[in-house]
Amino acid sequence: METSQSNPTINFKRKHYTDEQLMILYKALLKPRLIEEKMLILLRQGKITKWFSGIGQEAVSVGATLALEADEYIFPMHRNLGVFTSRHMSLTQLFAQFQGKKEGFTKGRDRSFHFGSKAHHIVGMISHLGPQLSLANGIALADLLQRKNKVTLAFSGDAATSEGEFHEALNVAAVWNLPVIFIVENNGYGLSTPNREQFICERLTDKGIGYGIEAVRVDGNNILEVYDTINHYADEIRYNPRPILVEAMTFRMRGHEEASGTKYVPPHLINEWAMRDPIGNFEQYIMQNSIMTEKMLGSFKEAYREEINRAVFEAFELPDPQADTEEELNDVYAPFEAEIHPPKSTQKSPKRYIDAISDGLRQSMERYPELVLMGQDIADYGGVFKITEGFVEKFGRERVRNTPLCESAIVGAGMGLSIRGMKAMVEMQFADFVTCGFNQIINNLAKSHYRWGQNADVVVRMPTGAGTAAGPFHSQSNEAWFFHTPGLKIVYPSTPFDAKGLLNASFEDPNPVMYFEHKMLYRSLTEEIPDDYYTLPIGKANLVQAGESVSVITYGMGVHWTKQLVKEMNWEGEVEILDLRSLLPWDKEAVRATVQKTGKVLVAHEDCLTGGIAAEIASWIAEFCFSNLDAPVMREGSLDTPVPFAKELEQNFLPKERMKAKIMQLMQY
Ligand SMILES: Cc1ncc(C[n+]2csc(CCOP(=O)(O)OP(=O)(O)O)c2C)c(N)n1
Repeated sequence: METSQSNPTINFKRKHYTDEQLMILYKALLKPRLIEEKMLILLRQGKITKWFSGIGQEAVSVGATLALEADEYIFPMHRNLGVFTSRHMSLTQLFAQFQGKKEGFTKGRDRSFHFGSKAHHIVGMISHLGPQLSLANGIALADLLQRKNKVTLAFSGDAATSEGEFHEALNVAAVWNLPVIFIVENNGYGLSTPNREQFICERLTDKGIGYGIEAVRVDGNNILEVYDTINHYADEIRYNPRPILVEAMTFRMRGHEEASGTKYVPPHLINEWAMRDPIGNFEQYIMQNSIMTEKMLGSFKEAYREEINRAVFEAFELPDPQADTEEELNDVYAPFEAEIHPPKSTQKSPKRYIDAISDGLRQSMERYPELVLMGQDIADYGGVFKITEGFVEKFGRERVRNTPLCESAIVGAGMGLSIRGMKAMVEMQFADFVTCGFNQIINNLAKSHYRWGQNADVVVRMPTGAGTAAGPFHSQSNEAWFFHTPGLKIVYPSTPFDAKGLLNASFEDPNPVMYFEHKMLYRSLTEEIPDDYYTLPIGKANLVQAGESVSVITYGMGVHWTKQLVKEMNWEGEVEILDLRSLLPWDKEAVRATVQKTGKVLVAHEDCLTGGIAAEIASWIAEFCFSNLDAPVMREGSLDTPVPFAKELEQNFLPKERMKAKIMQLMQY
């Protein structure tokens, strides 16, 4: 088909596209621009407070979205209004979201574009920008495992390509051949920082090449080029899965957000890019080619403006949200009534703690074909502690996945699998290394259900604890970091029986569970446990030993240290030991019962004392069980230092001896 274009600043090549297809593209381009124009008016009128403008960048959002199938997932950023409009979202609901109304996508709990909608196959960003790229990998992995022949598309800004997550995500996608199109909108700036201060490679496509990914640069202001390129690669990678990096050259015509202005942008740049406006140019092109008349254009604009004005009116009319504390708290977790499964038979065999974990993991893999295990060296090597030894042979490489060395990308992939209805386990090689996956756990796994109703069916296994003279980076207790984060569950078994039952329960629960397993217990503790599958309730403590004088409330190694002290000191019948087993939620009723019984309490753990879990439990006892107390609530934990390497220093660091002194103090009180 021949077309003409006089004085082009953008070189449109229509190829085989029909007039009708060009009109669809044009109308889809026009809509977000008109919405933004309305937003700028509302902003000036003080009716909205914040707006991240994508004016001038619409061709990237719209072209990419229209090139995909409607049920293929897209991960947009803060300037991609065109993704939402091209997926035909209700404008009223979109504006209600912007206004923090209950009828938006997050019940007023998150702002602007920070939401997902499964109905529209869109997962919105979190403020941290890069993490969504790993979630996109998880979706693509799920599609691949389910033989779905789908592509996933994830947006990034140019500045966000400096983030670690960008590099981790691209690398994982490359190693696993995931069908993801990473599209980087190169708009020249990251807030006020120009690209020359952000990276020194000549082209962002170079970053893709570095990971072995095919990378291509397109004119991001040319809707036909964007559409055509994404279409082409999507068609290819649906059937020949692999990631692609697309760098879309465009420009941010307005400030980072409206209030921040563009003083630092040389005016000539704005003028030059204004000449390259994606909408004005495409409009001219289709008019010159008699595809659209002035009259048609007028009527489209009128219809859109009417729709926008009506939706703005409806959204503004909606009441402001009324806070309901119960609802707020309830929505932190996906609703789940745990069904407790007792073992089917009485058959038991002796199992070490480590075997119990392995056994539970194996049985959960059998029970849930949608469960995928991911971790460093967990496949043929069986993991550094050999918990997954033989799993590859039994369950195959697709479900037992060695990962590159990148905790964040893998936790993020777990969340992506969960969005697609699968289950994930991520093994930290040592609990210490969770620092490198922290962001995904705290900001994605923990918050998604509260923010937009998406659960994170992910279990993170955490080989934890000191006592092995392994130094400050292979010995830490870090459960308190997660204890403070609403949305997570934490379990910490101290016996083989609990280890298996709680691991199985963690996989049944659709919420994210941090599963702590103490390395010292792996091979030092054997118990007869049921051979069959069984679960134990998350959130229920275990009364290990009854006693009349002092209660020790503890977990993990704390249970074993107290048992040893009781034996050494002949404290049988005097010291009551309550093993919390679950830390989030923790068993308030069991704590109350033991305090009521003895009136003297030590709350102890291996973790450092300050800000540890004992602090929370002790203050709860002081507030709610004050009248039952016959002595001050005491705490004990490790020293407030990093975990030292040398055995003598490490033993001094750990709290066992100080626990003994505290118990004696309480007895004498
Ligand atoms: C981890 C993190 N650090 C800092 C910020 C603050 N911040 C928000 S957007 C932004 C610039 C992003 O630039 P770019 O990725 O190029 O996207 P653009 O805004 O240009 O579309 C910054 C620094 C953030 N949101 N997250």
